[in-house]
Amino acid sequence: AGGRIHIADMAKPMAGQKVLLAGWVEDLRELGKVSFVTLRDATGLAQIVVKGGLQASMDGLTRQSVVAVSGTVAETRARDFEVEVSAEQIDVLSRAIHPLPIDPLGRLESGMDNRLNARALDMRNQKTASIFRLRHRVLESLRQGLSKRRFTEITTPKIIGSASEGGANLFSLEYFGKTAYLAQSPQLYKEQMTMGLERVYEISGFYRAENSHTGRHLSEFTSVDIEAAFMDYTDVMDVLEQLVREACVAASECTIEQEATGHKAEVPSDIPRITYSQAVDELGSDCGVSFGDDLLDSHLRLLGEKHPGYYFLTDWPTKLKPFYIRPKDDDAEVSRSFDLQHGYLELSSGGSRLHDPSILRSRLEQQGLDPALFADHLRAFDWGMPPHSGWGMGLDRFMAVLVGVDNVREAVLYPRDPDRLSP
Ligand code: AMO
Repeated sequence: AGGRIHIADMAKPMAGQKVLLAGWVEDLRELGKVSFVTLRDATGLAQIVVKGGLQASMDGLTRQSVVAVSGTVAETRARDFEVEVSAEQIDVLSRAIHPLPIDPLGRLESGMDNRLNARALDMRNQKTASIFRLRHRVLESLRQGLSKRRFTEITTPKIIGSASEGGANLFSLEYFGKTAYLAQSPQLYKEQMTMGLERVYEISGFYRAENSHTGRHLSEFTSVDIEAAFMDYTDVMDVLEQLVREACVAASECTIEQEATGHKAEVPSDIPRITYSQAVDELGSDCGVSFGDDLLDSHLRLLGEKHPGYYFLTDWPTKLKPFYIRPKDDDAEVSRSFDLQHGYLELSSGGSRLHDPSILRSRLEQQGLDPALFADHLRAFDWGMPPHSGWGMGLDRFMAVLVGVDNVREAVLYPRDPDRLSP
């Protein structure tokens, strides 16, 4: 509707002015000669006062229906509003059919499955909407932070001919008579792009055929990836630490959204860095872990109790890390690698990469991968590949931490997992 304004743009000095609002009927109260409609749009709530003959235009109006209201702004005595609108015309643009599958106001609590099945309606719940507004703010902060540090945003293919992270967890699909795969990460492409652009990042959905039923695994997740020429793993850890802090600050400044989620984003100061070996020592002999063992969920939970906030786990055994991770020069058993943890939860992993193609080839073989499948990638290493480092961070997991929810599905519009392919 032409001339429609947002509720948040109304203010006291506008008393006496005509306005056109549009939104959803959140509440309806009829008190004899006068009715009150609480109208919600994306920016807030407005009180609409409906009097006299106009009340008839509201007959049969249901909550959550869409209406356009034209009227005059007036001062109000209502506590929760700065102004109210005295309605002159109400048009019902779309009717909500009751019973609705969930109560979007959350007065009647609905289970997560019901909410995900009615996600569009769930988005009228202010806690849900706030999670996605905060996600937007975090993405904005990450993009600003990366751009400021001379990173160029790229988009790499999601349909690929061979694995990027080794063989496991690949979704395959038919591609004009051939088999193609859905990308697990932008790993190989982002590394190649450091040759010309030096510093690149990508924020995209990636795919893992992980038959996991946990609050932190999805088959489709959003990854924030960076790759930078002439940086070591400690340099890209610095970048990650700063970006996380900036994003947390940005989120903590969104007061309305923080109130709606009921969780204040924790802003980390310096993020501690603990080596894998120190972590193994901390876990002690009673856990039965020694150098070279992967840290199991139970180990990470114990570590998470000792380190409840953000911390880096660095210098992992080379054999536990992917083929592209660079070992230390003075001790090839240990790699220039790290994970960023929040408590038990892994948020990111990264490291320095091998840039010598002959070492890369032998690492592929050591890991039981066929270098022939990586021929296109390896070719690029003969064209002047700079030393480089990078990381990938699971945005959905980061958001879960930032808004204080246990399940990443709360921070994903339409999550995909082994049990959920629709809506
Ligand atoms: P990795 O496999 O550790 O590393 O993935 C990076 C981060 O992505 C998130 N993540 C997931 N989130 C939800 N559901 C999943 N199934 C899932 N899988 C991964 C995690 C994880 O820490 N190429 C490297 C990164 C790099 O070295 O640059 C990689 O993909 O938060």
